[in-house]
Amino acid sequence: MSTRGLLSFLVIVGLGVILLPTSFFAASKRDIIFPFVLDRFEDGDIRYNPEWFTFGNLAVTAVPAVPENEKAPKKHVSWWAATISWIKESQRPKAFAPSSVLVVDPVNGRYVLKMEGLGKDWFVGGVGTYLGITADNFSFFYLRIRGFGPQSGRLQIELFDDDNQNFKLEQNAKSHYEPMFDDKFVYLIDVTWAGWKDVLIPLNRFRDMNSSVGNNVMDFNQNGASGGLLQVQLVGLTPDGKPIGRFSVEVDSIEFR
Ligand SMILES: [Ca+2]
Ligand SMILES: [Ca+2]
Ligand SMILES: [Ca+2]
Ligand SMILES: [Ca+2]
Repeated sequence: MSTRGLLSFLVIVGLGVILLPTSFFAASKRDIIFPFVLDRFEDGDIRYNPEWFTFGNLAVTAVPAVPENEKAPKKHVSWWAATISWIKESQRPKAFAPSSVLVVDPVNGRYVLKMEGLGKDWFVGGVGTYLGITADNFSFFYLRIRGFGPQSGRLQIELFDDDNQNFKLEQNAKSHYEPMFDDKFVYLIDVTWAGWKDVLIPLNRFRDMNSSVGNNVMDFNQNGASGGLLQVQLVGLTPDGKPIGRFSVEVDSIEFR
């Protein structure tokens, strides 16, 4: 290597040493914080980690995710063709017994959350979980939603913060369980599609629904003994704004980004 070549080599290595620590720490810090995954339902159980509670007339269960390419309905086969194919299949030498295959959807993993129920007076029911965390460094609420056509129903996403500094969401049992001291922020999605959609909602698009309660500020931080972001709820409402109807939606990968 010439002197000039050696000099250039040393300069590049020196720059690398100077630049590496900052970029390295910036990347690892970001990886830890974003996104905050609330649930991907991969344990197939909504009772733990996190614990979800349900209310109203909504059946909520973690169900196996079905890969998109396996959803096509099977072609109709005549009984005659089916019999021939069965005979052919039974005559094939069986070297190995077929192994059971764990189906994993490359997008949704092993499980998704199914929400289904019949509602009246526009309300079906909901599912929620308690958090009590600082989340003021996020800008988006993200989830994937599977609809089943134009009449799937309306999904209302509700976020609650703690404005009376007690880490609790006090709800009025006599008035639709509305918060008594804390803000309730809402975003309503009309699920009119069939199949899965990625839904990314800027947090500043959520609306405070109780102007006479709380401080009407989305302060998802634990400054001043506040519990920060207290609770997340997904509420099913009847389709098309009609008072009676069935809500049927699946969701997965609920995250703050
Ligand atoms: Ca999943
Ligand atoms: Ca409170
Ligand atoms: Ca409020
Ligand atoms: Ca607030």
